[in-house]
Amino acid sequence: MRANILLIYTGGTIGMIKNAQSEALQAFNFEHLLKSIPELKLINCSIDTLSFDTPIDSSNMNPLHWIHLAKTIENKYTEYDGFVVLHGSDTMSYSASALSFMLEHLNKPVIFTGSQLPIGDLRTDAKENLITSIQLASLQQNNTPVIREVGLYFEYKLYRGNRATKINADHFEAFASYNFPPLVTSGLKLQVQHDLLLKNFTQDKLKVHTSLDTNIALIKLFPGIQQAALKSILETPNLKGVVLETYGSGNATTEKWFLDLLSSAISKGIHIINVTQCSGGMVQLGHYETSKQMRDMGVISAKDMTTEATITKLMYLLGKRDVKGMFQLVFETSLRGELTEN
Ligand code: ASN
Repeated sequence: MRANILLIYTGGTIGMIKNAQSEALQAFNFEHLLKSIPELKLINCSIDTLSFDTPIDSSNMNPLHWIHLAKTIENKYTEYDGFVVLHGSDTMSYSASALSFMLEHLNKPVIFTGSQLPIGDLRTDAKENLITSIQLASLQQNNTPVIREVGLYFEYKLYRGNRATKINADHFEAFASYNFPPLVTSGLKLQVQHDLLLKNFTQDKLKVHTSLDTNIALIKLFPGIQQAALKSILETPNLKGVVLETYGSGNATTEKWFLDLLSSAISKGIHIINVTQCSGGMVQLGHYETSKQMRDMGVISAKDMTTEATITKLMYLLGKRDVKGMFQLVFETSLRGELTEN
């Protein structure tokens, strides 16, 4: 069966050109991008396109754009077999993570991709990324899509969207997924790791969640962090959740002022999530003395989630009313394959 693919252009380097005066790269329109890839006509699928009215550098991405994207996919869901989202690489892993939570019971592919060099550049990585993403979104077995989750394709690898993180500003290999292997590797053939793909067995229809609560903060610990700085963040009006980037397997200073600030925030109903600053590995609260007290006071473990997945999961769960009494349990459970349960 010839797949119907919807290509959604949000912006990013892939479609940018240099401003003649300032020499800075800026977003350009979609027509220009499409004209630069005549090869698209050779792919055995039909492709329709949609563009953000104003394409953006992904550093300007925010939750309102995610809601717009999620609603676009919802509106077009029955018309298409797969979706490819062209997106700047800078915040692509945040958007892919957010969409993974917002699109519940997804049983079609939503593949995010972009590039490090603009499509018009002689050495561009855009063509391979875009063409293979479209092929991945078109993959079918027994008339059903092979990939039924949000993925991120970059430089020959398809990652689970909520497991990927941007690791390099200069290399074509700009993303990595340290805690979960790639779902597909593109060589002479597309090597699909079928056992790793999310299997959405439910008959439930796609449910799109658009209520995201952004009353959160991200705090990265460092030796020498000051009490006044931490206190002022924890006293932010309406603050509902904090992602605390800790050391190693979830460790932090055991100084009294620090633990007192955390426990007083928790007693005010603020959720504190412990995620590691390390690129790979897992938070294990209680493994060391330096994380035991945090566990005892009710700090939540992000386990082996990326910071991007942790932040967007926090926005998503704070936006849901039905998880209130079970917040910690739900947070520490895998909802879309974003963490390893143990
Ligand atoms: N600044 C660009 C963006 O994220 C970077 C890129 O796409 N490579 O939109």
